[in-house]
Amino acid sequence: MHSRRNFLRLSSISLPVLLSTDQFSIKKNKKPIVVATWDSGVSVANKAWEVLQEENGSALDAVHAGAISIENEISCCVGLGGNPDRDGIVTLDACIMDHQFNCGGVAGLERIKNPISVARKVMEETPHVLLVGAGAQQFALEQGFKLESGKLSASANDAYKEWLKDSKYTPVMNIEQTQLRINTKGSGPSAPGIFKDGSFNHDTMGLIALDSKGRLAGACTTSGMGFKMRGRVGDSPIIGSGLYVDNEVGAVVATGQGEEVIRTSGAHLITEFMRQGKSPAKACKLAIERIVKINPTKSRDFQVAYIAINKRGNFGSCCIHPGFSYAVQNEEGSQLHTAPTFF
Ligand code: SD4
Repeated sequence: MHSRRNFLRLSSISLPVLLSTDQFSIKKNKKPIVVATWDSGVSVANKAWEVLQEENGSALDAVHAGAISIENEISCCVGLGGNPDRDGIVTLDACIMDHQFNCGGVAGLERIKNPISVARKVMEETPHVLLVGAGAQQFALEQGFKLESGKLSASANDAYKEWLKDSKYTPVMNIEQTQLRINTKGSGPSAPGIFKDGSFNHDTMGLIALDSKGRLAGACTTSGMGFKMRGRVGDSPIIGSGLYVDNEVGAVVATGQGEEVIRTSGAHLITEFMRQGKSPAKACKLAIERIVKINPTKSRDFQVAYIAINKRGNFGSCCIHPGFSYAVQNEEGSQLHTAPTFF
């Protein structure tokens, strides 16, 4: 394991190299790599990496396993341990995509522990791409998933009770994080919001991978914005917004204010910038600039962050505000990087 200082040094040294070597040509030597959002992405990327090390370990199985590992952490913000909507119900969004444009997603899924696995079933067992709400749950049950109790985790319950005191509907995320968080590994409004009781305001796990056979895949899973309006769906289950994979080019995943990611079709936009020859870092930067350009004032109060890899295994990231970190796991080991920011 590298020390945090080494991680940061790695991040600052590697960026110019990435930028200068980025050409739109696909080298024969594929580099297996996993990149995942936030500090919590370190263990998730490790999990995915284990799958990539297996004989015939595919990028798809790797991102799936990584996403499951964090959904199973009931103390975490991703999955059923996450914060509920403003009516007190946890609703989960997830999607997954492979190297052949196969993709599946679920939105507003209740009482099912692994939405990413249901998303994969949508991809593999139906002719559709997205199932929502009661229909998504019905499909999950038909596929053999277990109906969980629907009880909030202890930390989410405390956070919800706290929120109910004001019941202030603030669809813009990260503002409340700035006010309430007490323990962050980064700084600024984008750092994961950890409340006094250890619960999170919101969070998303997005991860993208390239396997040794040159197959790309990605997965994204979230409980969405904490205390959101009932029925609200963010970018995370939307192919082209929260996640996109084009095996000729690269893979991209988003986290942050989903509405702004949807408005700009963020993940697809970045993929197209990479198709034009931009490095993953530059492509993410251009998409972040697009969001700030159309929200010159409001973007001071919300966060969006992207991570991207290209077909050759080069990676990059960009976010609006300081504090977004992402994990990289490749043959050089496990690294935690700090993303370049707009502000
Ligand atoms: C959403 N993009 O529901 C998600 C939230 C998120 O870290 O990424 N949180 O809009």
